[in-house]
Amino acid sequence: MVNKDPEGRAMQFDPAYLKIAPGDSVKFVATDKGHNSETILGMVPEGAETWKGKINEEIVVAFDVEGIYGYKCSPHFALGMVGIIQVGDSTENVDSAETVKLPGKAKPRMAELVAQVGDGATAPAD
Ligand SMILES: [Cu+2]
Repeated sequence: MVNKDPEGRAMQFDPAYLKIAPGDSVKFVATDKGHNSETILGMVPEGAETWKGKINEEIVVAFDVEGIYGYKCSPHFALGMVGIIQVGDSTENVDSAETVKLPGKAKPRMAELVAQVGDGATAPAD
């Protein structure tokens, strides 16, 4: 969770796209202050657990269910502070994840991240 990523984007998760294996855990590190990590509702696989960290809280999230997980920093959601974690090779829920309404810069940023999702997934048409 950083105020500026290596590409110069303000308010980001770095890396914002991550591919892991089922059973892996991810730690959200509070490199800069004022951020959190929280699931975007509608952007997790069916049956998967959601998470919600407090501001400045470093949380460790375990991922067992395969699929696409979209998450945000609550205060900087509309500034495009969002991320995707792909667990395993399943992209089954990417289409439904793409239908979630996102505010401001979160929409184009999420489209960039969805484009990085492997295994035949495609970027949104708009
Ligand atoms: Cu933030």
